[in-house]
Amino acid sequence: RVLQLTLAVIKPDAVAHPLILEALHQKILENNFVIVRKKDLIWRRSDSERFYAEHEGRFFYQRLVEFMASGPMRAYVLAREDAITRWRELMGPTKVYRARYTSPSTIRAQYGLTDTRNTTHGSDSEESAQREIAFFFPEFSIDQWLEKEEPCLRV
Ligand code: DAT
Ligand code: MG
Repeated sequence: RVLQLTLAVIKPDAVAHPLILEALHQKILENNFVIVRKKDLIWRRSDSERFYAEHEGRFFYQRLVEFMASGPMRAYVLAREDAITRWRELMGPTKVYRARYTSPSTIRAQYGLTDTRNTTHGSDSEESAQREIAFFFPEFSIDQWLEKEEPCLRV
């Protein structure tokens, strides 16, 4: 299959700044992602806890779930060749100060505030992309997209 789907999220720290939000939207387009779906939303704390359940017990968990429910986010379903890897490359390392040191042109290096308020999320595997797309876009069917929309993008 040529096109792969990923979930990309612009976190509350970046949505709070209109210029950063716009710059990230442009970056998505410049890097030849197709915006399949887009949604602005605010999480309840319970959404945050559910989404990041794998991190429960880590020292940053409370601050992470609080931050992610602290204001509006923007979520995208993106399609591209190697979408998962390409978006994660554009984001850069999780830790903002490592990102600034090792990969200064990445999103987190340029816009991240702290290791928690790090501007973006991206799925890290096909399995997590499926789970996360369903989490943010429960009305979206990957199977239907593959059948009805993906073929149109290839023409
Ligand atoms: P990523 O978002 O790069 O996939 P992850 O899945 O390991 O990283 O962690 C999810 C989020 O949790 C991350 O974006 C920010 C927060 N986080 C992770 N490690 C952290 C740390 N050492 N200190 C503070 N926040 C952290
Ligand atoms: Mg992760």
